[in-house]
Amino acid sequence: MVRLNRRITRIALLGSLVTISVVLSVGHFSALRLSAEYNEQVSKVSQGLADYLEDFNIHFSDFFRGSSSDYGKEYGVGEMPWTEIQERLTFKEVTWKKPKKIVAENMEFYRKLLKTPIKEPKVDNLIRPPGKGQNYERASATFAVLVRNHELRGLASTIRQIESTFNHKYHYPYVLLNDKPFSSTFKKSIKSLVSGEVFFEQVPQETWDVPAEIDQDKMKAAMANLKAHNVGYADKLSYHNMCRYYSGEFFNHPRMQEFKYYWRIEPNTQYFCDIDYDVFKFMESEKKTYGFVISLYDIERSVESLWPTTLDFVAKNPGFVHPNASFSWLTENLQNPQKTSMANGYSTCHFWSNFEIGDLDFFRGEAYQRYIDALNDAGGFYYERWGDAPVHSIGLGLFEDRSKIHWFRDIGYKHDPYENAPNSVQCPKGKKAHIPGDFSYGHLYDQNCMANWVKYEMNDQLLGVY
Ligand SMILES: Nc1nc2c(ncn2[C@@H]2O[C@H](COP(=O)(O)OP(=O)(O)O)[C@@H](O)[C@H]2O)c(=O)[nH]1
Ligand SMILES: [Mg+2]
Repeated sequence: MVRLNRRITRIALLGSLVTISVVLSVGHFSALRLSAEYNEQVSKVSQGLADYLEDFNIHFSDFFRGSSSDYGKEYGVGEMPWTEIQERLTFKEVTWKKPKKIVAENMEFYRKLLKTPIKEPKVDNLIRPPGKGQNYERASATFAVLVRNHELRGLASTIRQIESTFNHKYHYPYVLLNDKPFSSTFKKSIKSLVSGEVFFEQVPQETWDVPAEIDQDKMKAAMANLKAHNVGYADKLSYHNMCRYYSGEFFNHPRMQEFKYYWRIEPNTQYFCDIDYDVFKFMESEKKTYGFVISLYDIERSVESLWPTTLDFVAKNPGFVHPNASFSWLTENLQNPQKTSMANGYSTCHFWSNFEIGDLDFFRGEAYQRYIDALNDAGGFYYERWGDAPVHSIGLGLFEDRSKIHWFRDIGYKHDPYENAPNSVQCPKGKKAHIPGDFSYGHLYDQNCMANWVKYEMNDQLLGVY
């Protein structure tokens, strides 16, 4: 009887909470979700509410860091059935808060975290730079960049910073890729800047050009439509080619085949904190698959059908999904509900791929390769403007264990207009200082998805690495 009374009280409390929430956010997307949840609850009430509520409570607690870090343990790798995957890809956290408030809270959370002093990953086996004249066995790794001749100045600027903060201590090589031959001026200038070997490579034409299966008329119409909606680079064919190349081809280039890890760099970016350990060896010894510094939302119209295409692939190949995948980060719908809605259930959150340190074997593996085949078949690199960042991110977010994805919180990095600015003794002080926690201009705060990654996908152990 006491138990029943307790349940009734909880039901009443939950009922009022849901009602108040709905009233508070009429017209707002979360409210619609909430009222749908409410209706679903009401129907379940008549079936046996008490049991359901207990389930609901357990479920609800799953959305908070710590407890969420354990879900998935009941399935082995490759064992999760499609119905369970679907369930986990249904984002369930409900709120009566408006997105604006969520942005403010998430930025506050982000700033607070970035203001906490750190230095470098707190693991035992960081590999320090070799002494002068000392032999050093590098990891199987390279810097990689796709770049055009006219971007020489921008790339030179990036390389100077990479060298001064990191590579003059380790001398890792560079692979420079281009769809056109590199000019002799370009090659000469770059050679004068690097402390390691450099390879200038032209990409095989068939991996760059628009595939024959793409319907040109459909593509042109789609480009015009996206351009009319102000989607950046919508009608620039080379940009579409670049996105497809970075999504599904660069790791298969014969030169890239020589390496296991890559660090993607880009012209006109800043590396402003010293790195005193071998990051590639960190990836190796910590068994990380991917490292990033910035997580953002995407232009929803550029990826409208990417998620449905992905789900179709996953439904047919559920065995590729990792039970400890980044389900919530991929499907969150609170900060930018209009984005998740237009992207058909994908939050649009991604790792910003102009910086990435990754294990090429993941991208060359069966799950990711088959996924790319499905994306190419759907044609969205040309009928929409799917970027390599969301494609890499969804691939990693679904097919890899999220604990193998590392936020390089200590690497000070800026690609205008966003940055990762840690509070570290490794970073410059005085005039050249970056303010820890600065992210971008105020009107772009809503683009920051980092708080979601931390809250939903990192556990205390991973956060404790810094
Ligand atoms: N070789 C080559 N590189 C390209 C082309 N388009 C873009 N890139 C490179 O691809 C990367 C991303 O391009 P970027 O213009 O920075 O795009 P954004 O950062 O999305 O504005 C950069 O490294 C560019 O140098 C292209 O047509 N040819
Ligand atoms: Mg760029």
